[in-house]
Amino acid sequence: VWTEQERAFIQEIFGKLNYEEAGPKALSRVLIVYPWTQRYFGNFGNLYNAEAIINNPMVAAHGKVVLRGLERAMKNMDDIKNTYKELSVLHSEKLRVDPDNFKLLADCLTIVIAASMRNSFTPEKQAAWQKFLAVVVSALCRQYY
Ligand code: ZNH
Repeated sequence: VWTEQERAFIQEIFGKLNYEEAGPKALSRVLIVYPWTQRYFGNFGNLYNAEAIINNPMVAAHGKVVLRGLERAMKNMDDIKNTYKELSVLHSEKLRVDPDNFKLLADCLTIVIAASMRNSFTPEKQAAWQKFLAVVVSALCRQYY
């Protein structure tokens, strides 16, 4: 259950989010900070070092795909579990992504947002944002067994 205030904060954060910039930054951060996550992107070409990851166009494109995926959760805030049903099945059964990694990506995205919003990312906004990401992560984990 979301308060009006939380909804407003989540909308505001998405409104300020530059997908072209934040998506690639968040995903490349995950791949650099947690290098074992690279194993899922074997078809993405050169992930040899931080510079290669940051300049990799497939990483950049996929970062935007993930943000658009998150936008679907924002637009369906009252039904995130069902919204992510297929995506959860895809990540568990087909991609076999260890669900611990969802949290890592969520944290990297929060860092990217904090760096970009700076002082306007108040603790109250962060609280709403973390709650949103926690619901997203739990919905993505749902089809795992
Ligand atoms: Zn993921 C894919 C979302 C996380 C890995 N993804 C994907 C997609 C989407 C997403 C939307 C597309 C699908 C289709 O196509 O249908 N993700 C997402 C989200 C999240 C995620 C929202 C959180 C938040 N992922 C993730 C992680 C990882 C991943 C963490 C690892 C590490 N994904 C992935 C892969 C893929 C995907 C590998 C596939 C790619 C290609 O293209 O190949």
